[in-house]
Amino acid sequence: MGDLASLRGRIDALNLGLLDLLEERADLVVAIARLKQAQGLEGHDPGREEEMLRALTARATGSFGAFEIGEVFRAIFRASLGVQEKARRDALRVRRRDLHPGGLRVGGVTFGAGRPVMLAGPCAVEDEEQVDRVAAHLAAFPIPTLLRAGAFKPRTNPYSFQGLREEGLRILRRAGRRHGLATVTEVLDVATLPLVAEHADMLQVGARNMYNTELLKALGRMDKPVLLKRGFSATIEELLLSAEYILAGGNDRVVLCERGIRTFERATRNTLDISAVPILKLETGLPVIVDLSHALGRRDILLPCGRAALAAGADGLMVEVHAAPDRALSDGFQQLDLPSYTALVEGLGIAGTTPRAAAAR
Ligand code: PRE
Ligand code: MN
Repeated sequence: MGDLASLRGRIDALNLGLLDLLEERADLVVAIARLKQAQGLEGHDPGREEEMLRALTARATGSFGAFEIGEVFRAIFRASLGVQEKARRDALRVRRRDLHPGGLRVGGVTFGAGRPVMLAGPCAVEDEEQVDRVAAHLAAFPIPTLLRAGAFKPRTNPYSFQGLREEGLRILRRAGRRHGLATVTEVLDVATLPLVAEHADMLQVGARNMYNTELLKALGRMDKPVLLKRGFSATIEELLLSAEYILAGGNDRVVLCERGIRTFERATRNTLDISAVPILKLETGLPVIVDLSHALGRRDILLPCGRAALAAGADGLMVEVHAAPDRALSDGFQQLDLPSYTALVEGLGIAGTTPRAAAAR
């Protein structure tokens, strides 16, 4: 025995020894977690914990008895599970910050290079002239722009316009080529993926399909950029894991899209989750855009919400544009007409001041 100070000195030394051992143990736990993940095994293993507890409490002799040993080691196992979980999260490919150091290129457009990208165009391809008029208008602005329009439409009502399918893809591609715009369009399933990929520069996974793991895996095997929309009832974590499916297959050219989530609120079609933008930017190395039209389902608040999205760090904005929204075959109530698109990009301060932009007015 010694005096208090010297006893405490020995405790301090033991604490440090315990700490070193715990660190060594944590390294082993992480190595085990990697092995288990590679074999598709769960992190938590209650049987193994039980076995270790039995062996340890059987050795209890001193004043630190079976109960105390159980308490301490249960805490160690719990903390180890936390370490494993964190290691798993950090190991996700979507979390890598160095995925696209200079931005992500699609055609002549770069996401995440400082200038916001506009993804604009009609909800659906209806005919050659309809897409061409919008494309001509969009191309007049010196803004990095992708031409969007649906050829395969996932409509809620089976009797609603379902899209022009292959003919729609051809029309969209021709309009894009004519006006120097890369194109993005939705792919609905694995069966039509090769066809859509043949015609479009970027493949959109719609909100309804965010959980379609077979489609995500097939996109992972493609050499085409993907625009992945958040499901309307999906958490941010679920969106990231859907993106991980694509990256895990070898395709890291993924742009994430916040497009509103379902809440009790009826003033907008969905509730634009603006906080998802900085969270996704913090947690991933992937560009993030906001689909204003489908989030809001109305035209009158696009500008303030677009400003908010850009202020929150969005790398681009999606908006639906139609020369005659009242005659649109889908989503007419939310599509902008051509002058309103001009007003939007001017309001956002991204229209530029070149003669081309002036000519577009
Ligand atoms: C460990 C961690 C969590 C499991 O529930 C069981 C054991 C541990 O801390 O010892 C390690 C581990 O993951 C394992 O042995 O499988
Ligand atoms: Mn639409």
